[in-house]
Amino acid sequence: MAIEQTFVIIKPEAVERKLIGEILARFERKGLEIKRLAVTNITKEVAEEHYAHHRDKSFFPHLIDAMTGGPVVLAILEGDEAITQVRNLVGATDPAKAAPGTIRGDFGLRLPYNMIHAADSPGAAREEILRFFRN
Ligand code: 3AN
Repeated sequence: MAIEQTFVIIKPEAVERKLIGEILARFERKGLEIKRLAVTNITKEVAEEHYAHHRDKSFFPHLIDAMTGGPVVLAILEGDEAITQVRNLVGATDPAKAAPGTIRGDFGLRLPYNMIHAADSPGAAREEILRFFRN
């Protein structure tokens, strides 16, 4: 077991629905440690950089609007195999297909509103932590 850090964004639709505590509680109950936490707004420029790999998709403008439509919570989580553990708690991308018991399966109804972003590899986690926690 390797201790890892990962990065998540609790998206505007989840903040709007007062799910910050519920979502963070799931990570804490699992045994993960919250190392950094911030409530902020994401600019259009940063959202476009974060989702640059989806730039050519038809849903890209809608995704950027959804990510910049209100405050978000940024968090760095740490623990054994944190990247995989967090992705397992988060569930599949499409909330209509995510298993019940996962964050997306329990709270999301339809894309792009799937409540949370979670880094999917050690490289992505490092890059995203640098992007969102520059200082
Ligand atoms: P994940 O967030 O599970 O890593 P990605 O990287 O494929 O999945 O998608 C990034 C974000 O784009 C998702 N969190 C979701 O909000 C949005 N998204 C993905 N696929 C679609 C789609 N078919 N229609 C609308 N939004 C989508």
